[in-house]
Amino acid sequence: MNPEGNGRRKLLKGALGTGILAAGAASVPHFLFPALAQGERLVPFSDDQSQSFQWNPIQPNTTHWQDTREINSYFTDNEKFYLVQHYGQPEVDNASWRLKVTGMVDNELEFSLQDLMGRNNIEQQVGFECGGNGQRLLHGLIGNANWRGVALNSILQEAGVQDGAKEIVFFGADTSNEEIRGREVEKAFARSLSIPDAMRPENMLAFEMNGEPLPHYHGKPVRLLVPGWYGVANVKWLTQIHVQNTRYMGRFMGRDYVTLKKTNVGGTERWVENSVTTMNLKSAIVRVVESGGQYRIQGFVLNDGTPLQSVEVKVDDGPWQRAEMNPRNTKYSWKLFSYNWNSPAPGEHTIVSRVTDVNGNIQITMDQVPEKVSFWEDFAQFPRKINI
Ligand SMILES: Nc1nc2c(c(=O)[nH]1)N[C@H]1C(S)=C(S)[C@@H](COP(=O)(O)O)O[C@H]1N2
Ligand SMILES: [Mo]
Repeated sequence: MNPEGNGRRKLLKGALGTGILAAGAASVPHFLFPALAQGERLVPFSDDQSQSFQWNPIQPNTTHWQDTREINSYFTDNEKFYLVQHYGQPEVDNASWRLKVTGMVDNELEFSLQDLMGRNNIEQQVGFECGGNGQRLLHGLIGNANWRGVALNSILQEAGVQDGAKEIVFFGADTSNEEIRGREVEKAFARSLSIPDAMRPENMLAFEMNGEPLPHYHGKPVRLLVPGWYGVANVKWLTQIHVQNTRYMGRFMGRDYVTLKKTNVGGTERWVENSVTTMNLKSAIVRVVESGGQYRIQGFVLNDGTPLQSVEVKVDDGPWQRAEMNPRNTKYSWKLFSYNWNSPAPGEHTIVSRVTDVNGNIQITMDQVPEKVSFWEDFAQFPRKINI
């Protein structure tokens, strides 16, 4: 959080009262995640750490996470979509905002919002979570939306990335004083991508979220979206794209969002640090709904976009049983699933899900997670307890 918080003046106007009615509700058959209908009830988890759900409503400069028991639609309303920003939420004026492309390019470029909106648009469903999301928050740092913008690679091609370039750095308008080696220096939020990662055709500069102009809190007027990656890659309030021939060493590449874990490195066990990049294969149960004695277990999957083979649910010591996938799921959306839990016996049960991708990777259990020091990348199976 930014104690100076120059975004404090901002009222709630941008993000509230701007539901997605136009884009969403009318056309969305609430397939597997219907809102609670008459006679339906949420079955409470008995392991519920309800304080985990005492999240703040959307407010300037606060982190906001979702009560995952309330996930009841395929797209997350803009005002429910989680919020993370490390330097507060800067004021940005859409009319005077400019995006610069600088560094090792044949043509340095500058775009206004109108310029970007006038280019070829792409639209994509992208869901993501914070690299710091986890079981302790019942996975509430999560959301799924339909975004519109321009392809990043079209901008980079127009600029002409020069030979020898190694990385592309994306700077946000938000800055803060960081104390580094005893010295206070002003730093902007920034993340970098290698040239091949940046050139992926799915990366986009998004100016629209669920049919609305990108809301203030989500990085207006334009943010980067790197589908399949943890949220930290999706730089909000984007102002500069810089091409360089060295690695970018910022706080959010090199110090935070860095997982420290024990790994086998060519036959030697070593403690290794890695920047948080693509999302690990993960599923989690978020809610159980009962209606007329019928129980349904519902949850989500997030991963790097690799197609899935199956999601399975296990009750107590029973066999893994296949869940049904929401037909709306797309490559980079979150993937919702549902499992009909027929005639559960009264009493306490443990339920858990696991996802397998087409390459045969299976979501691991907590016991299989490599020894880790950091809490980043919490993707293990998540058993829940529930009373019937
Ligand atoms: N400019 C800027 N972009 C940022 C951040 C930030 O602090 N500043 N936080 C990142 C992190 S850690 C996450 S998880 C996502 C959250 O995006 P959201 O708030 O729209 O959900 O934004 C990313 N982009
Ligand atoms: Mo994050």
